[in-house]
Amino acid sequence: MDMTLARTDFPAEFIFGAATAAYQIEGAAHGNCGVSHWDTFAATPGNVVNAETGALACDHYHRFCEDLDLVRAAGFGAYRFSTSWSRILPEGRGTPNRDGLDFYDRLADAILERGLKPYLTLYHWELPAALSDLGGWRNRDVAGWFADYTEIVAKLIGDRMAAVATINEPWCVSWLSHFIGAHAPGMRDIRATARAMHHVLLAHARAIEVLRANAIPKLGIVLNFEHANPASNSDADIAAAKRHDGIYNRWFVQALMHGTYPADILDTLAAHMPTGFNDDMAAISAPLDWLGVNYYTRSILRDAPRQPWPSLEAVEGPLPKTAMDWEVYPDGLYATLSRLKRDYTGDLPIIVTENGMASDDRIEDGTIADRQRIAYFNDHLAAVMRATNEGVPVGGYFAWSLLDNYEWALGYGKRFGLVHVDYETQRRTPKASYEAFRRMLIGDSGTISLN
Ligand code: IFM
Repeated sequence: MDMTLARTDFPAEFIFGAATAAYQIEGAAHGNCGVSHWDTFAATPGNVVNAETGALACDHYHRFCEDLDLVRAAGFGAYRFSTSWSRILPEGRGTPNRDGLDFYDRLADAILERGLKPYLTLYHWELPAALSDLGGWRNRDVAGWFADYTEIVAKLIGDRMAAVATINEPWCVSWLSHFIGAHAPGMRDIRATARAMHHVLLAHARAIEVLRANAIPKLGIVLNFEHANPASNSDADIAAAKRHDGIYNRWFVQALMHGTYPADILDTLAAHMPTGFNDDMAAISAPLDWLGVNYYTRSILRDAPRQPWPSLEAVEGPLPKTAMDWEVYPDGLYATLSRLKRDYTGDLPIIVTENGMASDDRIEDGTIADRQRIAYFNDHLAAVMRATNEGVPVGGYFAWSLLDNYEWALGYGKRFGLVHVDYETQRRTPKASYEAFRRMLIGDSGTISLN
C-alpha cells in the first residue's frame, strides 16, 4: 500500500505537513481552560452525537511530545495547530491563564526542537462562552476582542512561527453555526448569519493589523471550499448551484481579495448586514502573504423553490464516499486551485491547509489497513501537482489530520487520523496511511523513533 507519487515529484521547497486543532485534540478539561461555546453546545442534548465533548479528546495537553515525535518520524516538515482562545483567556478578555500561556510556549519550542515549521491558526472555533453571552460573532465588538487575544498570542509565540493564519473556515464560523445550526452556537437565523459572515472577516482584519504591528511574518487566513455542481442542466438547478457557490466559496474570498461581497448574495443578505459594513471592506481586503485552502469534497445542488432563500438542497452524488458521506472528488481540488489563481489570488501563494477523509478504521493484528485513505491522499496530491504544473503557486499540503479526534457535532465516531487513537487508553497506532506518507517522504531508510 503505497502512494504512486514520490517526494521528488514536488519541488524540494514544497511543504508537507500534518494538521490538528486545539479543541479537537487537547482536552479542554486540563490546565484551567475556560468554558467555550463548544462546551456549552455539547452539553445541550441533541447537538452532538452521544453528547461527546472535547473535555478529554486525545489528551494532547499531556502527550504533545509523543504526538510531535509522530509528525517528525513520518518525515513531515511542518505542523499546523491552533491556540485555544478560551485556554489563553478563560473569560475571553482580561487576565490570561498562566497554564495556557505556558502550554503554548512549551508547544512552540517542542515543534521547533523537532525541526518542524509551526503553522499557527489563531481561531479554530472555541469562542469563550463569556463572549458568546455578549452575542459572540453577532456582536461587532468581537473584532476588538479577537485583536486583543491575537496580541497576547503574537507576543507569546508569534516570532517562533513559520506562518500564522487568523481564522479557520469563516463559512463554518458563520453559516454552518448561525444558519444551519450544526455547530456552536447552534443558531438558525439569517440576520445573525449575515452579521457573523461580516464580523468574522472584520475580526480577521483587526488581527492582521495587530500581527503586522508586531512584525509577525507570513500572515494568512484559512478558507474552506466545496466544488458546487448543479443536479441537472435546468436553469433553476444551475442557479441553485451558483447560490451555494456564492455563499460557500465566493463570499469570503471575494471580500478578502477584491474588497467586495458578491452582488448576487448581497442582494438578499443586505437587509441583514450591519450598518456601515462597506466601510470595513478596505481593512478586510488588506494584503496577505498566503491563503490557506481546506478542501474535502464537492456538493450537488438542486433548486428548492418551496424553501426560503437560498432555496436549495443537496442531492446525493454517484461517486464513492467517505465515512462522512462525502463524495471523493479530487478534480474539485484541481478546479478550486485553478479558479482561485484565475479569479482571485493571482500570484499569492496558496497552501492546502487541510485535506483528508474519515473512514471506519479498525485495528486488526495490530495494524490499520486504511487503503481508501492512501488513495484519497494520493489522488488529491496528484490534483495539487496538476495545478502547480499549470502555474498555480501552491507551496504546501497538510494532511487532515495527524490524529483521530473530536469531529465536532459528530463526536469521536468519525476518524480522520493518520494515527489511530484508542480513546480508552489514549494509545496511538500509526495507520497504513501514516506509513505510506513516511515512505513517500523519507523512504524506507526513515526510522520511527518514538522516544
Ligand atoms: O475536523 C474538521 C476541521 O476542524 C475543520 N475542517 C474540516 C475537518 C473535517 O470535518
